[in-house]
Amino acid sequence: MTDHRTHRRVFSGIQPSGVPTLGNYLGAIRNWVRLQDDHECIFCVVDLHAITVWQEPRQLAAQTREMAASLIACGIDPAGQILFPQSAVRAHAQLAWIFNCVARLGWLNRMTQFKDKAGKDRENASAGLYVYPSLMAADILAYHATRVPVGDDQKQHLEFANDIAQKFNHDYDVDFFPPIEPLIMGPAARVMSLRDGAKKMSKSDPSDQSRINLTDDADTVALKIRRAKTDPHPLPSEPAGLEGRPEARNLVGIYAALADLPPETVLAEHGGKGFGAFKEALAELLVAHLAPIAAETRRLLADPAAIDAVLRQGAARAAAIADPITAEAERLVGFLALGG
Ligand code: AQP
Repeated sequence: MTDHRTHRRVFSGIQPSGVPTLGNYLGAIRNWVRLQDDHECIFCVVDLHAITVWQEPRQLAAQTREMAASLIACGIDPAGQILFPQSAVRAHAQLAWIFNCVARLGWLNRMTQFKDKAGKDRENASAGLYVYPSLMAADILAYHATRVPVGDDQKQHLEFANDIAQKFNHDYDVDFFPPIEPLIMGPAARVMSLRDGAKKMSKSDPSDQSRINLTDDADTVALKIRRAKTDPHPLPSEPAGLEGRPEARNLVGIYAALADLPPETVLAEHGGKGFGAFKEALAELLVAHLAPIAAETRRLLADPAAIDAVLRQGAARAAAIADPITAEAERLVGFLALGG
């Protein structure tokens, strides 16, 4: 069993709820690729989380495979690290049930993501969406992972996972689940919708024009950027001039993140010009980054059996870690272990 006092394992998940977007790439995947250099990483395509909102059954399996292909194309190394679909390792659901019984309704009632995702039609949201944070706690704690790369929006869920770990340890009088640390990766990279600078870019947004998909071809990328919402003023020469201009701020932020430059430097070069020239430069930069990823994803998807084989191996390696930890949690709870 892992000694959580000395071990630093990273767990990260992404939902196969569509094609990964530029938001997923800049906010998560690119950081995961960098983490591989000095961490043991577990990368999970979280299909159990995805079905907390409706997914077409015929598309879900294909999207899971496509997400895995995209992650590999972005640089995730499935031989050095572990990459697998969540539903292939039963421990996630088993431990999540125990955690549902540890978590308190009051804790769940405070989760802002449920309120955001359920919206006004709360009564019609799935019970799964409500207990999503218990499953996320299980994702992490089934591996005794102690480090989780998160954006600001996920910090509340990590605190919830820590509360579960502590309450479990307290209730069963053990020191079994380790504390989890959020890994904040550089300045908050939050990519917003191309149609509305107040909304985040999402793979499940009904408008394809709102996002750049990692599989978009060069013409599509250029067209989406050309059509991206902006305002009638020229770009400012300093970041202070982006105040109250969410769409301009978003495009500058994307450029800065891709070029690995501070926004000041981007604006020093492009400030004072209209959006036409800047959008052209941005589209070029995007295509330079994304075209190789899209091509590699297509190449990988030409052999679905090979991707499935990689995921099968990943699931076996993941289960080898998660099963004994979950079995021990079940023993601590008092379930009758019949062996065999
Ligand atoms: N727009 C974004 N900017 C920065 N980071 C983002 N992430 C998602 N959108 C942006 C980060 O991507 C990781 C995986 O996200 P997820 O698939 O688990 O769920 P999500 O955050 O709900 O992402 P989407 O694309 O908006 O999916 P749907 O449409 O299904 O809800 C996370 O680390 C997230 O922060």
